[in-house]
Amino acid sequence: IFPGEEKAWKDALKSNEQQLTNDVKDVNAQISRHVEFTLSRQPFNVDELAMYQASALSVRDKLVHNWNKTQTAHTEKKVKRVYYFSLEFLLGRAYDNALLNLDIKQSYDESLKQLGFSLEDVLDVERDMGLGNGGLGRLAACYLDSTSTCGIPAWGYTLRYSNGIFKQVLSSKGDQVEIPDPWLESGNPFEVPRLDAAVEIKLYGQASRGENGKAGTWTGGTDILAVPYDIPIPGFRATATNTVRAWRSRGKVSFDLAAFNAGAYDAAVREAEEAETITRVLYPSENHEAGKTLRLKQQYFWTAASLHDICRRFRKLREPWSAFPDYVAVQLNDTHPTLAIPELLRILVDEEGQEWDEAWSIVRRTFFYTCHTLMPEALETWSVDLVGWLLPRHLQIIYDINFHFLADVERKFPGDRARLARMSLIEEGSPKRVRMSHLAVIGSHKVNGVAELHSELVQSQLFPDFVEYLGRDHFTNVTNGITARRWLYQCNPALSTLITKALGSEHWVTHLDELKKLQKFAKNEAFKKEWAAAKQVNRNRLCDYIESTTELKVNRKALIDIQVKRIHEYKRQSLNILGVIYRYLQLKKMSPEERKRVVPRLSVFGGKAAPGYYMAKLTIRLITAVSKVLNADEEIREFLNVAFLADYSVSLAEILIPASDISEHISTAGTEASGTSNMKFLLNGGLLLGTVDGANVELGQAAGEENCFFFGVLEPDVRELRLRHQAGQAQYPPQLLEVVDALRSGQFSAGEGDLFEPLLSTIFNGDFYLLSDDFLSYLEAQKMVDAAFVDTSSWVEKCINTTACMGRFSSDRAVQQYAEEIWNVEPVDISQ
Ligand code: 73E
Repeated sequence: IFPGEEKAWKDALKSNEQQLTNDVKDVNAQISRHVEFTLSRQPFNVDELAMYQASALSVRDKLVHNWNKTQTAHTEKKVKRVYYFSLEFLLGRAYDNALLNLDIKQSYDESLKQLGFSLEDVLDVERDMGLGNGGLGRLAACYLDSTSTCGIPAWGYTLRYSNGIFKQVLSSKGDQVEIPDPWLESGNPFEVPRLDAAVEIKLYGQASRGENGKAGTWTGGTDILAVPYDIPIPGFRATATNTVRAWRSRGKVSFDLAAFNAGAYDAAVREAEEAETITRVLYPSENHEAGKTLRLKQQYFWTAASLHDICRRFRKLREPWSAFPDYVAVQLNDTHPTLAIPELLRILVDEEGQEWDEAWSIVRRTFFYTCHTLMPEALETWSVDLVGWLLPRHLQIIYDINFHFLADVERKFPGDRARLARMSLIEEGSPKRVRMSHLAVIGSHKVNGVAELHSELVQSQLFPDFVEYLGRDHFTNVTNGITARRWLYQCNPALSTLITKALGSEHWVTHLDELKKLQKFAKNEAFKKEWAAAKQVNRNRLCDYIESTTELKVNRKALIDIQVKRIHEYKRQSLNILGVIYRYLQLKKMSPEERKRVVPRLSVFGGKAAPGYYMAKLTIRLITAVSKVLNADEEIREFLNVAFLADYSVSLAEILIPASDISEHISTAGTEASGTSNMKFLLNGGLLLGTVDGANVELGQAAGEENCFFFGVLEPDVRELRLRHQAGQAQYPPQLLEVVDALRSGQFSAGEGDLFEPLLSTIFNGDFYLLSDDFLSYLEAQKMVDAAFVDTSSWVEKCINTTACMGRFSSDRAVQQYAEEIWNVEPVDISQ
């Protein structure tokens, strides 16, 4: 398979390999080669950015080497691969992660020192790959990390947004302001453009059905180029290196120019420009439907390009299409990629000449769907008119799927018209809408929720008719997981070093259940001291960060209580801040002597609000307003302070998560599907303050309820309580009313009177998220936290025991469970 002389190639490749060694002298040479030849610079004009680029490129060379080996092995062994379709991959930074996974951080540290730079500063030059909103996107990133580490052949498919999640800054009044994030401005050394693998994607045009389930056609319309950019995802101390392939949209103007007469030149250029807008920006809303035409274009552009790629790879195997599901498993990360279902059907029927029934069977064995939410406002539906205009052939196919599907439902449940209406892929109304989740459920082999409680609710609340129709086995649970590489080993060197010392090796990094062995140290006083010292290192790091980025002066002995996540009413940052205000009001009533007996607190908040989400933005304003009042209050601020940290991101999370004593995961029961930061905080030796919701439930079971602080109403009671509010029969506890009075007095509104009235009015009008019902038990739980924190020795013991039990929340466990129970994909050994 070598063009030309095999020996010439082999010798040349061998010599390349020899140049990749990790002695400091060799690393110096590798970096300087990129300075000289790739960047075309000379030593005297190498700044930190240039050093970042050159040294990162030298790391990329090593990744590419493993990457090629991995892809060759997968191709030669004809393995089944999993394709993880996610509109979001929140990868964060790649450089430090690569150094640690390849075990070359020391060499680079020394090399950069010799070349005149500090590795720490150079690592800080890298911009986050912010291609996601929150948990769903970060989950995709953790899963790819784990597939590489576990040797599972996997590809992530996504879009290469030229603007990732916006940068959040705070106005002088404390409001969120959004700034674009053109993260590619100075290039991205961790991506490889594959211009040769570009594909054409059609939009609009005319469609016709074939006769009796035979091939249809789709002609005319506009063709847009999809250009892949590949990002290597290294495994931990493993050769296996999987890929995230991110598509960029480009216009086709350069090809078609000849077809235009001189007068149409500008129109042609404009059309090309328009094509580029498809991947220009990530939609910044989480757990909410965007509903914009451009979003639907993104969804189709991405799924069609990805399937095109997968089919091309499959055709090379020269197998019949019936074997497609033996080589391909596609995981749909929420309903965003659901158009892949009619698209594969279109390819099979219209382009590959398959019969409808056979094609549908192939489709249903290929796809798997993960549901991530129960929030009604996040469930996607697209207007039939919009789908028909943009994707005329797909709308016909969706109607045909629906026709066969409803006929089958009618056979199973004769005469039940209400059921047909509930289950149809089309929601009647004006306009009619396509229900993407229904299409995802029936077009997939399995549907899973992301935590035990959530998966039950997916079956009982979202899809009960489909459970009856398809059977219970169609639905399952895979509880989310996180990678211990980034979320302990990399972000918390102090604790990792201690754990490695105690357990005798780094084996725990890839076998997280081994943390169980920490239990035997939980009563060892010397170990506890070291544990507390590691926590203090991390608390100091966070306090330094706070003092250098805000105007706050913080008490380094205070209990650090953190809530960082997207700002959303259901996540109830408002419950947290109202609790802070209550604590403040009580402190104000105390004598200086009494105050000294109170556990000092630092409440840290972080998170972005969707730009159009008024209530979430007002919540940020309230938190920043309280922060200002407390920080200005000289007699209180050492006992209670609030920090809102702007621009929460993966990199900021890496500083925050190791530093918490308590983290808050306090959604209304039944609203948070899983949560994953809860797992990260507990893994890093912080304790959980939470409701009985999402993965908190399983975290509590694992860590032991005696090591967690649970409060609040339970999911089965939520409905009834909401009805009571609607009927005007709700009770408001005096503690809550005290806080409300303080807010209404204008104490926190800096002269803007009833600024926060809209927030308060949601509590007094229906209180959909049950703040008033949970307020007292929240305060009680906070009291228990204080009481427990005073006994330092038993507190540290709780922390050690909690970390020890986090093994099952590893994303390695999660992807292995997917591989065995869902994808039927086997790990592959990539020999050195
Ligand atoms: O509970 C989290 C979950 O841990 C859930 O809210 C989040 O997914 C995480 C990973 O499973 C999520 N994000 C979205 N839906 N659920 C979402 C919806 C629309 C756009 C963007 C994100």
